Order: sequence, then structure tokens, then C-alpha cells
Amino acid sequence: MTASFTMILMLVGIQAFGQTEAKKAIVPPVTPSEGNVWKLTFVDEFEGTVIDPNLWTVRHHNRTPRKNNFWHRECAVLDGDGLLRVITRTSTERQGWHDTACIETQKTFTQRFGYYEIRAEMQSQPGFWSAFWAMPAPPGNISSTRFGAMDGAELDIFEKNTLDDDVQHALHWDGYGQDHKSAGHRASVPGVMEGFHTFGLLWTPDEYVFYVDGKETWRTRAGGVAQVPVYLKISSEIGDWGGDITQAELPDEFRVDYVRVWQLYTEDGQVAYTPKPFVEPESAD
Ligand SMILES: [Ca+2]
Repeated sequence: MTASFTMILMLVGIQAFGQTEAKKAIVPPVTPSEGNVWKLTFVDEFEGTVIDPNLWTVRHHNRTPRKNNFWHRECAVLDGDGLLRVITRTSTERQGWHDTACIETQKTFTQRFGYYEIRAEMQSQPGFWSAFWAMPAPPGNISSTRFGAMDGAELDIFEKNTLDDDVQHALHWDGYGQDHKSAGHRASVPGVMEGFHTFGLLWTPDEYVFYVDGKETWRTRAGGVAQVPVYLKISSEIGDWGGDITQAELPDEFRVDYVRVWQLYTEDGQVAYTPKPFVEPESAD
């Protein structure tokens, strides 16, 4: 065997090893059921300097605020070193107002069921909350007051509205009016305010399982599990639920390392999950 051929074999070996290691690292904390495999269907590692328009729409409010803030395109930026920065700042255009940001996949990516994960570092100041959440896409309809959550639910994979160890998971369905229903769970995650953490949701036709740092924090089927696709949102929002924004030293931000979504496939390439027909809930649980 020549030295150069040996070198090529070594290089191939190193490359294969590297790919194996990379794939090994990028799997959900959930073992696929027998005969099925996870396939990555959406990933953004937030590399580069421009938010990828093929993956996200950056929301921008010109005239109408959302809650107590404007979602401003300047407040969602990449740091050039692999992180998305979701910035909350005093408005530069409107006295007494604040800007923050939202990016979403309504026009670029939807999925029904699967595993959804974000790795993020929390904000440090009061007055707003950061979140990774999902909203129903057609034929789903958050406003429909029929079929409980089966025909559409807001899935709050994580919401961080306090500066303590709490992490909120929540579901909302049947619109936001008088028929609005919700269920939620506050998990205590010691150390969540320091450094980066992962927040995940396993969503099957039968239940939701929420995770922080790969550990289960909440399991529920409240409302009847949603059976329709969703799109993804990463945002901050300003309001009393997050504390008093006038006490915040701004600008502040929360940072996102990645978003990854997997779908469960059978070995012959079909989505492994079968949606259930809508039924009216037996009780308002
Ligand atoms: Ca409904």
C-alpha cells in the first residue's frame, strides 16, 4: 500500500468519523419506536450574518403594536458567530414604546407531529418574555371553537417570563375570546438562567411531552391533542406578565443557538404518525 493511498484512507476515515459524530449529536432525546427513524426536516444553526429568508419571515410592525411592543426587524439579527439575537430595546421611533422581535415560518415550513427543539440562552432583564412556540397552519384554525384543540392549538414549547428557575409550557385552543381554553405547567429548572439550555416538544397523535435539557418536564393531552400542522415562532413580547419593563436595563436579548425539527418516518419512508379524526371533547379538561 502506498503512503498516499494510506493517507487517503485516513482522510476518508476521519471524515466518516466526523460525520458520524455530527449525526450522533443531532438526534432527539427520544428513542424512535420500533421500525421507525427520526429524520431532520428543519434546521437552522443561525450561521452567517443574515437570517435565511428561505426559513424565516422576520415580522415588522409599522403602525399597530402587538401587546406593549412593536416587533421590529432590526431586533432580530444574527451575531455572525452562530447565534440569533432577539433584542428588546427602547424604541428609537416612538417615545414611551419598546421594540422587540419575532421570526416565524408561516410561509416557509409547517409540520404535523414530530420533535421540536431550540437551544437558547435566556434574557437577563424584566418586563418581557422570550418564547419558542407554534401556531396552527391550514387546515388548522386556532379560532375554531369546535373539536377542542384537535383542530388547532397554540403550542408554547417554552415561555420564559420570570428571572428565576421557572420555565413555562402551555397550550391554548378554541380561540382567544370567551371560549378560550388553556393548560400549562411551570417547571422548575435550577440554573436555567445561566448559559444555554434546550427546550423540546415531542408531539404525537396521542400526547405532548415537553423537555428541558433532554429531561421530561410535562406530559399532557389537554384539550385533545392537535392533529393539524403548525408553523414555528421565536419571539419576545413585552408586558406585565414579564415584569416591569421600566425596571429593565435595555437593550437586553435572548440568544438562540439552533432550531431543529424532526419527523418520525417508517423504514419505507412514510411518516410514521397517523392523524386522528376530529371529535368533540367529552369534557373541558
Ligand atoms: Ca378548536
